[in-house]
Amino acid sequence: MSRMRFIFALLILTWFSQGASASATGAPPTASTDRWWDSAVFYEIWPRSFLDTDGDGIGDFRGIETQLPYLKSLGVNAIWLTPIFNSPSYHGYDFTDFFQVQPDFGTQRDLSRLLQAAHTQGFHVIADMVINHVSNRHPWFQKSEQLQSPYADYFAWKSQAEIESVGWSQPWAAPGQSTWRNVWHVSEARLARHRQLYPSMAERDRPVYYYGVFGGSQPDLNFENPLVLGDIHAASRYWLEQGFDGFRLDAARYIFEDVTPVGVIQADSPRTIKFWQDFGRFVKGVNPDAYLVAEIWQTDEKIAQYYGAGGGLDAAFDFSFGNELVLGLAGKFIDQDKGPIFSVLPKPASLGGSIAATIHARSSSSAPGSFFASFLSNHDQLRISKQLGDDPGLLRVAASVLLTMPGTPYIYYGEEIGMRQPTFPDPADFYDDIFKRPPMLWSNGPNAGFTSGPQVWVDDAKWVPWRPHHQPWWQDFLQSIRQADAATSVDIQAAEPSSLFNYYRKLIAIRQARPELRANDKGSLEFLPGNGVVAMYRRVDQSGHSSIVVINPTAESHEVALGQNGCLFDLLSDVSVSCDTVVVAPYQTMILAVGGQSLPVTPCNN
Ligand SMILES: [Ca+2]
Ligand SMILES: [Ca+2]
Repeated sequence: MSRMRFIFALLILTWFSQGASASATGAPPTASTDRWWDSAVFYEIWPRSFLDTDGDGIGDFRGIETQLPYLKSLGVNAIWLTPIFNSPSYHGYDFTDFFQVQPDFGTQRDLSRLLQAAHTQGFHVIADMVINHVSNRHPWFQKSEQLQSPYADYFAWKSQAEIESVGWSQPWAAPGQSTWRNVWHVSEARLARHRQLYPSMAERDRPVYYYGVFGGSQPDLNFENPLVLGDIHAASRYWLEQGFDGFRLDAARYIFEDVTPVGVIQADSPRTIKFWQDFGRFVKGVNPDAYLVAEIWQTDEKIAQYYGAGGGLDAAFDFSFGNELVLGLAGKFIDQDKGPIFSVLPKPASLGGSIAATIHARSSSSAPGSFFASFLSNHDQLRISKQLGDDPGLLRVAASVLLTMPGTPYIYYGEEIGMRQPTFPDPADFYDDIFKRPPMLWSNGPNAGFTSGPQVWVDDAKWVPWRPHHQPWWQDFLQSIRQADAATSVDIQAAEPSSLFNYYRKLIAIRQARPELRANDKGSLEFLPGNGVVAMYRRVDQSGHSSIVVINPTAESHEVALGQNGCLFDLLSDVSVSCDTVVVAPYQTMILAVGGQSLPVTPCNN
């Protein structure tokens, strides 16, 4: 009890009450106490960039299968594959077929082999499911343009007269910065067909505009039409039966557009939130252990609506977490022009303040802590190494926070080696998403060991038709990063005990061994006074497990009074430390085990 004299809890947050409230609503489908994703560490793979095994310069299913032992050695146990269904774009977020795989990645059989191998090696695998919209080259859309039954109403078609009276705009644009023409697009093919069929109709009344919130090449599906829902259910069932363990739900905020007497709700509409609850029930009916994680690029409070008092989705990405972390570490946040919520974030004075802001936002929402999936960056964001200026100390601190926080963590491929992204003189290049998705750096050999072929896909101008002057950049990028630092590849870092890669390995192993560090709805997080250092008490009361996590995000050593008696064992450095006070070196993290398992006894070193 004496330690209580020393602990001045700045903030004590538990998730017991919220976790319990889920069962009060009656038999939520996800109420199981040992859900596999509570102890998952996810790894996001951009398949086109992971590993090429046939020399065509494009990553493939066999490449991922080949690298499962690598992922095993890193310690992750779940994989998110960004889109793998047939699509005309390099990114794949616009399907032309919900049942066929992208042929660039291999065959359906290759995918089955990959899933089987992954399951055998203990991984769960989720697929990116994009159902708000499809490609304008999808046969459904082309038939809809021709008013062909039953596809005529697979998309939201309206006339100019219907659209103009409502006040449509791009939902993420600042007020007055967009018009209905940003989201309603005319189909010349449908217009021609319509004139044929109904020659006397007024032009303003012809329903030849289709809704596409992400642009004309990605028409939104019309979920008012039950046939559309039937097709989406069939595809979801098919892929669950093929072995996927769940889905990452793209653009989940935009399913239904609700026209109300006071205006149109184009994102997070009540019907969209209800849609996902129904979809969750459908998916659990096919596989009760399937997991659904949604992309809802919003504040935690808004994200939490999708939890639906336990009857909604299993998880949603916590976009604030990465933003707050970068703010706390770099002191500035690179606005990616993704909407006003990013420009009004308060800037906390310290990393501790940033983490506290995230935890506070989660705990004051209507969803439990386990609902929020933490990540540093993803395929839509500047790589964390870019945001932190390639600072090796800050990259370690970011990893420490990610892997000691509650909420299922996601690692974007390459983050574990501090993978960088190129910078070019043209400011527009800075934001082009393709530079966030370069081939993985496996070795310091030719093409970084990504392909045995002569070219990598990012150099092929056909994938980036919006870049008329696209020049090959991959070789220059490799050369520039190696001039700056030879330790840029997996091979080099795996062999170097003090590398970032081995730091990630160790953090993941500790997280997996210590339930209090995962501690979703059953644990607590308590901040201790730290003088610029983040000190967090993490516990799971039932098991008696607890750890004190001490993270020094600064370039100076700090002494921290923890008020513990005797020695505690630092799981990261494998030494015992005297815990009246500890001295943490610049950018050092300590994970100090407090009971719960037998630990090696070494002499206290300070
Ligand atoms: Ca290939
Ligand atoms: Ca929609």
